[in-house]
This record gives sequence, structure tokens and C-alpha cells, in this order.
Amino acid sequence: MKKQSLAMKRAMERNYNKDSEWYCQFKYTNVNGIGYEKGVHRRDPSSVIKVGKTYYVWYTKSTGQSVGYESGDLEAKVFAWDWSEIWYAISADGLEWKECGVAISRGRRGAYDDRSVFTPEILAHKGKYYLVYQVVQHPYLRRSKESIALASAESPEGPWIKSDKPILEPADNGQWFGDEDNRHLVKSRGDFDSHKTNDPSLFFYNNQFWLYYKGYPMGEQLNCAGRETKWGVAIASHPEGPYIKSEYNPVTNSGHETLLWEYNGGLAALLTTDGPERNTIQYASDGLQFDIEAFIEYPPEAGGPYRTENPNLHPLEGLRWGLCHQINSDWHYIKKFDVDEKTKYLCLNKENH
Ligand code: AAL
Repeated sequence: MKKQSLAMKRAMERNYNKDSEWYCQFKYTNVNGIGYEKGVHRRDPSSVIKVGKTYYVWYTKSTGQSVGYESGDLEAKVFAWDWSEIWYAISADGLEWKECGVAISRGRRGAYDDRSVFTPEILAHKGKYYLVYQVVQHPYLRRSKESIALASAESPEGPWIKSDKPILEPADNGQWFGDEDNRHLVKSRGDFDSHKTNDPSLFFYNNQFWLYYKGYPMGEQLNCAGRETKWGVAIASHPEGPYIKSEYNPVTNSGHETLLWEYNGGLAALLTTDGPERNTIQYASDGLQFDIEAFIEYPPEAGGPYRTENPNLHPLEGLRWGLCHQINSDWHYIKKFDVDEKTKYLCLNKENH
């Protein structure tokens, strides 16, 4: 009998050789208007939507360098997304953007969103617009909990009406150890999302509102694949909630910023940055049971894809292009990503080559 290595056995079992229409490579292009600018961070773009002939995007914007926690000053800007606001921009072609102004600003001192509002995602549904985004209350400590809020508007230009309170909060079932502001010291860790609920993405799916998000546990540790981040989903009958976390949570074992698109009655996802299954495209025909479809090199970071009206044309139609951020630079900025159509073409037309 032919001998088989453990590596090839694993490849067969995990279906690594499968003929996949989901594999692709990406191309990146700089954009104007919301690209690199000294002194300003623009990051975490939402999905791009088209209203009439105009593309819209929302994103996190802040000014000034972040200094981390070392200063001990409770007012100091600790991260690039601290002391942020949510801004929006419009474009006719996805490359030349016009920054239009603030969509969501921080709340008054004492409000649940008085410290920072960031990482927006947009849903256009039945003539209304919904922004979901992260909120942090002052002071921004290592142990601060991070929640998700919602605002709605009749027009993509606003005015936006905020929810009275966050629509999703971290699980309240972990326990810190001691009083030091150290997020790694815990008596018990609680659920996968006991510390932070980040990076919301909202879909109207199977007649309900599905809110995907990333969770961090209290007492986050390094594991075999680095940082511990996983995605969950919470479902509601109304956009404002109440959102009920799925019993299947976490629905991924990996992934940083959420990036999902609809395809063929299910949801596809691009998982990046963290976890053993980072840099994969996955698909769940029911939005819950995700399986790997392709391994990806150089995926967009914090991508917001163009939410096409024809997502069923091809598995990657909902990922064809969008905006993402570049953060290994002094000032974070937004750029455009495109699926390299040549790689899609190769998959679709192999018989012609
Ligand atoms: C991002 C996102 C969330 C985190 C931070 C800002 O890319 O995962 O938004 O809180 O990093």
C-alpha cells in the first residue's frame, strides 16, 4: 500500500485540494479624499453602499497621535480609535472621495458613548439607514468594556438618531482578579465576548436582523495562533433590538474585524489577522455553521466591501471591491481593494487555459 504522510492525510481530510471558486487574490489602490493625511487617522471603513448614483462610506476618524496607557493621564488618547468620531464620504467611482463631515459624534460627558465612537457598519433597509458602531465610555482603561450601539436615519446624510443605550454588550460572566487595571488578570474568564464586543456588521437575513461582531474574553491569552478573537452573532426582530446572542456563539474560531457578504441564501466571511483560521474565506449556508472555502494571501484589513445588488452572480460578487485600512504607517488611512479578476477568471475558466 502506498505510504501516506501525516501532511497529505490532513490535506485530504480537510479538503485542501478542492476545486474552489472562492479563491482569489487582491489588488490595492490609493484613494483621494480619505487617503493618507498627516495628523489624521481614518480607519475601519464600513461597507460601501450606493444610493442613486453615489457611493457612501462611513469610517472612524480622529486627530493626533495616540500615546498608549503609559502616561497615566485619563484624558490621553490611548489608541488611534480613541477620542474618535464617525465621518462619512461620498464618491462617484470609488477612488475620488469627498469627505462630507461627521455622522456620529461622541455623547455628552457621562453618556454611554462619551469617550469614543468608531468602527461603523451600514445597513440600508426599507428606505432607512442603520449605522452600528462601537462605543466606549470615559475613562478608556485596559479593563474598559466595549459595546455596540446603533443610530438610524431617513437619509444617508443623516440626521442620525442614536439608540438610548448600547444594543449589544459583552457577556457579564467573567471576574477580574484584583484592582489593578490589568486585563490579563482574572479569577474567571467568562464567555468568548466577556471583555469586548467589537466590529459590528448588520444584515437583514431570513427576515431578522443579524448582528455579527468580534469578541474578546477577559483575561485574553496567546494561543497556538496568537490572539484570541472569535466572532459571534446576535439576532433581533427589530433593528434596535433586543438582540439575542446565538446559542452557537462563537460562530468562528478566528478572525479580527468582521467582513461578511450574502451569497446564495447564506453568508460568506473573510477572516483575517487572528486565530488558527485567519486569512480564510468561509461560508455558512445558514449564517451559523461556517466552513473554510479558501485560504487567502494578503487579504484587505478591516475591509468594507461594496454591498452589491446582485450577490448571487458569483461566490465572490459581494467581495468584488471595497475599502480597507492601512495601519502600518504613522497615520492610518483608507485605500481601495479589488478582487483580482484574473484569479477569479482562472477559477471559472480553467478549461480554457
Ligand atoms: C480594530 C477593530 C476594533 C478594535 C480596534 C478598533 O481594527 O478590531 O476597532 O477595537 O481595532
